[in-house]
Amino acid sequence: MPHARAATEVVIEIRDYRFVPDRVTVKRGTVVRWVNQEKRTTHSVRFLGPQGFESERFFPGESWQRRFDQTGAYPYSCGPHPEMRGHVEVIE
Ligand SMILES: [Cu+2]
Repeated sequence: MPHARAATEVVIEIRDYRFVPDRVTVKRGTVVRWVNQEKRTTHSVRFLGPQGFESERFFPGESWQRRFDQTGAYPYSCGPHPEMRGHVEVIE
């Protein structure tokens, strides 16, 4: 089964209205998980551009994840806090 490989997971924390780290480069097939580490603020992950969409808002202690199966650049923001910016680069 040459295509069977365990998905790698990368964690991005959200704290003090920032994505930490705010830039990651991952291999195709990686699962990126955003974990809300705030005390009381909800956040979302909102992908920019024509293919963009927004996750549900998630509370402190909750997380949201997305698997990236296509290479490319994925700039994102936070729905309620557009000043929050992050970037996922997906490589082969
Ligand atoms: Cu936010």
